[in-house]
Amino acid sequence: DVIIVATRNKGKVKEFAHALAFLGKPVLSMYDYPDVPEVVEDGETFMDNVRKKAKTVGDLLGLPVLADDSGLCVDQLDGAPGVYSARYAGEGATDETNNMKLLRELEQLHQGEDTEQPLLSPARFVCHLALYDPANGQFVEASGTVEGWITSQPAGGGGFGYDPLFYLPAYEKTMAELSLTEKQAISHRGAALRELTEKLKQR
Ligand code: ITT
Repeated sequence: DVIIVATRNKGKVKEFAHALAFLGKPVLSMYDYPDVPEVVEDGETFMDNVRKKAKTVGDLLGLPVLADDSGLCVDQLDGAPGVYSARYAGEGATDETNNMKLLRELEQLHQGEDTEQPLLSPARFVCHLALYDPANGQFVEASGTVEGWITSQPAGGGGFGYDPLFYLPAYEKTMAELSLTEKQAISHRGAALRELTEKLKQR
């Protein structure tokens, strides 16, 4: 018995392996199923994309599959990069080029303001999860968010993606300065996983 997560994002793989370790089952990802093609994420919402990822991979493998669609929504950029978070800097984008683009866009907005304030805009991480079972065609879904600020002073070597730029005033740290356990306790993904676990328990 295994848990299959339909992701090729190494940061997500690490977080799911950590968060689901208590189940005592191997947590597999698309690195364990290299023949499964990349699912085209052309939905307009996290919910559309997460269902598509879970259903496509679940139907292909004939096994229950968990998918995660997530991203960063920045208030002063009208919610961007949102569902485009993974490819914000374009084709071949990396965490580094995405972070550079985000800082460039926000610093342009703040141009001319003579302030030492490193906090550029309120923002939130959003995570949608879908567990799809091809045996009955049913989905169990959950979501979570976490509020913070985009900082012009990146910090921390943990996490992935936009974590070094995501400042949490209550902790006086960025998300990348938290341990895996600390991040899971407050993150969008941690919240979504707790909701999903509750729903599964009630069944
Ligand atoms: P899969 O579709 O294979 O799961 P992906 O990276 O393409 O991988 P998404 O389409 O859901 O996944 O994009 C999520 C992006 O949002 C991710 O690449 C990061 O840039 C950002 N992101 C999501 N969760 C994050 C987190 O916990 N910390 C930092 N950045 C995050």
